[in-house]
Amino acid sequence: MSHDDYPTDDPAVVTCGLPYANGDLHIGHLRTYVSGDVFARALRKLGQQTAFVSGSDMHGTPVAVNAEKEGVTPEEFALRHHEKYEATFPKFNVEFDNYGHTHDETNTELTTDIVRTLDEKGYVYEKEIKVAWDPIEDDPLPDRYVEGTCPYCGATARGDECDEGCGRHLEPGEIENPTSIRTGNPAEYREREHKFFRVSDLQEYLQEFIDRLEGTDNAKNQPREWIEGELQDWCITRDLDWGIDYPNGEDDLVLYVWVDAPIEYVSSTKQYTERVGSDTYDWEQVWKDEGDIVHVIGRDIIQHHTIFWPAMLHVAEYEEPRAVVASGFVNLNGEAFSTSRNRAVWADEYLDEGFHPDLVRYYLTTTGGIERDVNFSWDRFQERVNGELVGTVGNFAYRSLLFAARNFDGTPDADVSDEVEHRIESAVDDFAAAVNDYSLKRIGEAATALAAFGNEYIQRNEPWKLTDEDPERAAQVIRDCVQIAKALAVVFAPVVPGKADDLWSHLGESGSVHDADIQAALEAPPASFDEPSELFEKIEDERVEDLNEKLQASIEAATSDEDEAEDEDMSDEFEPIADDRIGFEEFEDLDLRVGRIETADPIEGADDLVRLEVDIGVETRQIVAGIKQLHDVDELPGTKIIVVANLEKAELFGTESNGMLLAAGDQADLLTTHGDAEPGTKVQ
Ligand code: B3M
Ligand code: ZN
Repeated sequence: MSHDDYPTDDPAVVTCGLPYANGDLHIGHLRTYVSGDVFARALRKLGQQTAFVSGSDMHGTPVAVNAEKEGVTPEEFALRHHEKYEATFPKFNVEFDNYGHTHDETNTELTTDIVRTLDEKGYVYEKEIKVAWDPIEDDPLPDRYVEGTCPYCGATARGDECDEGCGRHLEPGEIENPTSIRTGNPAEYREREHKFFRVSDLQEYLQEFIDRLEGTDNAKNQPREWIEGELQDWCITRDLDWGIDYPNGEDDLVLYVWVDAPIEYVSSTKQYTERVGSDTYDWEQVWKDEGDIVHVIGRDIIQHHTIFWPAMLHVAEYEEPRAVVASGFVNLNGEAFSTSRNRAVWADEYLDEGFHPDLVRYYLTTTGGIERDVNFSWDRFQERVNGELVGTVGNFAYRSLLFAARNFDGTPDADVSDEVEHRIESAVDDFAAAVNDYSLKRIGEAATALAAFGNEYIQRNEPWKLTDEDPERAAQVIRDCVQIAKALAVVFAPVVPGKADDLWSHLGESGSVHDADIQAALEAPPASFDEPSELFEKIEDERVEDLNEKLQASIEAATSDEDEAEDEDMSDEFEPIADDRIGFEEFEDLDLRVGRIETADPIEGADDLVRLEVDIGVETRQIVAGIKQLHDVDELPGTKIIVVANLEKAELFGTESNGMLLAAGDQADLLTTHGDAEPGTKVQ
């Protein structure tokens, strides 16, 4: 691998994090797959040999737990979802060169081989550890079979991951107050022998690796704290039936799902080579010699991709990733997608509504920078489709090609002007720079800005006035516009692959725009083409109202089921009032103040945390609060709150919190004042 600018002479592989084969896909899930697809297509446009691979993650407790709920075997359950995913991705023009799964033979063999190498090289040892166990059922409770409290931040966490708090990977035995999710029984810890990978020996390597790593800032910065701190060894086995057996496994251990999952990146590439031949694409060259490996993932799995995975690759003598591109999450109307609450726009539902896949691709790619969380709402969707795709891109392409077809039967016989040539060149440069900065948003903007220029150019030159007055000049202006339209098809192709192909055929081009490289932006279009059709269709207001109503109704239906269930055992809902009374003096020790939120910023990389600047009269305090998912962060400034002002300072996600705000219940209903108490006023 080199760190030269793309396109390099080395083959590249772009991978997407493997979806667990355990549920339905919603459009929030699509973000990383669309991003990976856009990036792979963009690299190819620049002329780099590129494979795009992924697969389904079949193993581990995320699958086993859900299969058990349904009463089917994990294999049957996972395969069903795998097949569904495999069929769904292409419907969104996410076209993997290979989409495998972790349970297939290729991955089982390769995983066994790599783990054997780690072992032979002395990087694996056995250790007796405490693992969670259900004492009543006498069952082991690995990973997602237990819930409890994160020892690092106190949030509710799963056995192997603090998914609602600090985002850390948790080792077996680390979670506090573990409870079985199967039976609700409090778990106990039992001694078991497990295998460990000596990640701690690789600290120096990982430090250098992270300095070299390219990609998004969150992926380059977040792991530093872990790598530079006390690097723990990594438990790579589990007491579970479902998974890949530990090599030469005399005992009943399987590998932890996070061992065989990333190896699927390699296996999937290998399967691609097996299909197309190593002369066309050589997986070994990529993974063992000189490939540019780019991982596109969600930001919750940065630690796995920047510590455990490169550590495994390094010891097994494979190539290291060149870049990790970690995307933010997608929210729906300002709140997290929730499968159980049916707060989602499902992938199938979107397609059933008859929307073209490229619209949501455009939305997900360009609404915010990839690292940022993106909000999806039908209103905003309409705004972006009608404004940019219909109003800017579609409008330009349609009016130019219609004018050209009607007046010149296609491309007029004239040269492209210097102005337009330069403008196209700069769009091509912007595109290449965006690829090199891993900025998918700017890849899209290179195209929309070109279309905006096209509209301005046509408006400025008014060719409709020139056809009679100065036909030669009219030919020249339209020649320019046709060239811009062609460049637009080429530059926009990675983001809207289907629509770009439509535009390509409107231009009378044969074949697919995806076979043309970026240089085609400046090559002459065919001399003749027919009148085009409109590229994009406007979304009407009534349609949006209808969609919002449907979404609301499905959320309400799911919520009322849930409320009914909750109502039944309401008495268990509230914790009993504490027995221990406190004296008034003890209460007076609390310094409670009225505060006013001045600024609120989400903390990058943390799922729930927001950094607040709070005016408490005497001073302004920085407070970190776990309310990101529960409140619209942009709406917080100006809100009056109650602050515990004399609480010890704490550090959350590397950010100091100087005080705590008071909020009620799981939904963090913020305590406020109902009169006009000023910031700083004491609460008593
Ligand atoms: N299957 C899904 C996730 O945690 C997990 C990714 C594996 S990538 C090698 O997002
Ligand atoms: Zn935590």
